[in-house]
Amino acid sequence: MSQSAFNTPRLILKKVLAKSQHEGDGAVVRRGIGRSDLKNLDPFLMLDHFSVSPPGGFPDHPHRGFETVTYMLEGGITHQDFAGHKGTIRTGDVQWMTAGRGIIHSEMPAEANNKGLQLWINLSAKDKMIEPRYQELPSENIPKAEKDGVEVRVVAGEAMGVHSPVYTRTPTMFLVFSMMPGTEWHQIIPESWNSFVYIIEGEGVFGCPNSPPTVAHHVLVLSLGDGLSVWNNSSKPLRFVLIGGEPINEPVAQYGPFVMNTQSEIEKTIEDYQYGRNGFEMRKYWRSQ
Ligand code: FJE
Ligand code: FE
Repeated sequence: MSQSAFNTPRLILKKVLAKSQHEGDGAVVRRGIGRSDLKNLDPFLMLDHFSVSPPGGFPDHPHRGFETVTYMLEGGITHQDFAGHKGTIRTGDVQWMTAGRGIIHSEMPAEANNKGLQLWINLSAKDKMIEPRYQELPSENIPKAEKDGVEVRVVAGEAMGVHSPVYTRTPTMFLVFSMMPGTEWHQIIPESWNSFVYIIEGEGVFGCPNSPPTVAHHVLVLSLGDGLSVWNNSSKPLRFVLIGGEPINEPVAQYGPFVMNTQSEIEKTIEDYQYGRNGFEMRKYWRSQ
């Protein structure tokens, strides 16, 4: 299995270290996707490995035209939105938020130390103005599987024969792997999807057995192909996410948390937000507590 698990194995196209930077109010993020040298890996707009402690956080802010996926690694985040939706996600939980035409919310730390991943997935033109929707999965409802020292949590998509119940309007795979020392894994990925790896901890060999190991906090952009091979030749556990999605192939116009297709749609969105229209009606009446 180690030599030719796939017809067209995915290899590493680009390797980028996600260095820490400040975001929000006193939060720190390692931005993997969405930085100037890795702007947009269609359909993905941003991947942040965030770390936030009180009194910091991400106070009231809007979103339109895409989805945000928050996966907690440690601690908790309390979210509150302008429609009265409120809750706390904790270690291992996922919030899959389809902002669609508009959400205004706050995302604030629930404990002393809070870490996680937040992924922004674009929506196609026909879905940008849909009604907002949440899919919330506590850790125990995220399908898990284990084989020969390799564990996977299937946040979206399918692996080891288990399927996530999350509906991905933009077809997406979001797999969280933990590999014990001395293990290998060969993961099928739909051939034409864009995909990348972000290493949470440890080090691994990705693509082919003789490629140099990659350490934590790097993003690996993968070439197209039918699957990815991974080896943990180190003496410590390796934890990473493998994320893939069907490219939308449409123009992207982004202004911070607004992602549309054209600049004039962005200008319209800024007006909608300013004047409280087309999904942002509550803007004038709502503040988080
Ligand atoms: C945002 C600045 C921001 N990464 N990771 C500008 F900080 C944000 C934002 C986040 C965010 C929130 C969480 Cl819980 C985790 C994040 C950026 O909220 F949306 C814009 N536009
Ligand atoms: Fe947000």
